[in-house]
Amino acid sequence: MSILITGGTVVTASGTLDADVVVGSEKIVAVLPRGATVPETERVIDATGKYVLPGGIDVHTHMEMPFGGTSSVDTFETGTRAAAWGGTTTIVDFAVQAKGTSLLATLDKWHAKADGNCAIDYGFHMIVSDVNDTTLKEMDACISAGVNSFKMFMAYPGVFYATDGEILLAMQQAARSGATVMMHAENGIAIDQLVAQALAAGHTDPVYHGLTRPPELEGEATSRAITLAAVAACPLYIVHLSARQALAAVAEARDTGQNVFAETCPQYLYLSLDDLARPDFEGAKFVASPPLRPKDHQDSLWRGLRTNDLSVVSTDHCPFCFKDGKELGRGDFSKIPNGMPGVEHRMDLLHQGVVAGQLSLPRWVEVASTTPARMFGLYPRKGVIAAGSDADIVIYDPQARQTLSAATHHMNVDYSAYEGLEITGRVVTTLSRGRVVIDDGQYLGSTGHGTFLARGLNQYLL
Ligand code: DUC
Ligand code: ZN
Ligand code: ZN
Repeated sequence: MSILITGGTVVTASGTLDADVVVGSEKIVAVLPRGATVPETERVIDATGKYVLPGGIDVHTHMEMPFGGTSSVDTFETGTRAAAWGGTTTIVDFAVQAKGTSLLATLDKWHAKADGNCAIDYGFHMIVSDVNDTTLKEMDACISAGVNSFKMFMAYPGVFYATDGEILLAMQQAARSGATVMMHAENGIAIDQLVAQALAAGHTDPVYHGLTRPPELEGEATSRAITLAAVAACPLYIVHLSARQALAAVAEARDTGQNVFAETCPQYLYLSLDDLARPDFEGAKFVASPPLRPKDHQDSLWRGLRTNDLSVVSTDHCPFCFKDGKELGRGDFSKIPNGMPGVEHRMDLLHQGVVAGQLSLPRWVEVASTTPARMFGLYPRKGVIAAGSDADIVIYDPQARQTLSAATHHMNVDYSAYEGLEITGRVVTTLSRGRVVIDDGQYLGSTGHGTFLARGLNQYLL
């Protein structure tokens, strides 16, 4: 169906423009300055008083991810639907290599989970947890299959943990092909000692999840990852950066011209160690790794977003229900599944940063859509409102008010990390490849509309 979106303010990473947007089959056909002659279309959407944005791109989600004997509770179907409600039109999820298995078999497995089930387009990163000759060779095959970013862990000894030597080998292999290594940068060896000490002392409450993973150990691991990446000459992307010490290490590396990038997530901008310390095991709702930090880290993160030492905001959406999920860790915080829900609220929470004066409008779009597209090889198909790009478009009402709550959200999880939070701004309409998926409080999408995106290499290198 052809659509004219008229009367709105188009917001892109480079500025705002009063313009009408013409959508044809799946693609944007034209962006016309207000007053220009517009073609006849089958549908006209009046966006007066609204922003017209490129659809959000969340490059860090975990749908139906196995973790510690349980699994994250959003499926590709429910999670991508919730994303669309919140103005996200692309996710990049993580395929997880189990030890002893091959990367390509892992990729097949993740394709089988997502294929035919997604409401919006999706791609994959690959989690490498078993570095050996076969794995290293398979990295190139993953790149040919459109998966050219590889996440590794300096945390979780015995599970996902890779030694510095293994990380170096994978970085050298990635560098040969121009791929990016993504790093979970926490010193897991030291953390495990602190966890054992806390449990031995009878400290079992959720707040000890935060206290046993101090920010210094994120800073140290981030510096080490940066050094290894420099030696291997490999582009490095630090995932879910939460601590000012880690941000300082990233900023220092970037100042030397090294290809080091980082993302943060809304939970680190809005929530804190105080939430992990909520009584009656309520803190378990906020257990994620790295943990929520003391509040005074938040200003540094907002500043990092403005200076581009933080280039992307993703969600690390990894939801576990409180009942029968988080509750697995009653009496032992180390058994609480790590992860929080958030895929639905990233655009809104970042818009709240615009309302509060922390981000400009173009910067909101840049960190939520345009840079993620460039960083992960999707630009200009995604991440921009321009003729020829996919018609992934969000019409956003900046004046609307909403209250975040588990009673009204669309994620398949029994709590909201932002229960009762009042937000200014709301998605009115979401288009995915020209198809209206959300319209004025109604879901009009369909399971299977979303297609797999074979991604190119990093387009954001210095
Ligand atoms: N890291 C993630 O990125 N997601 C869930 C758990 C984790 O440690
Ligand atoms: Zn991680
Ligand atoms: Zn994650």
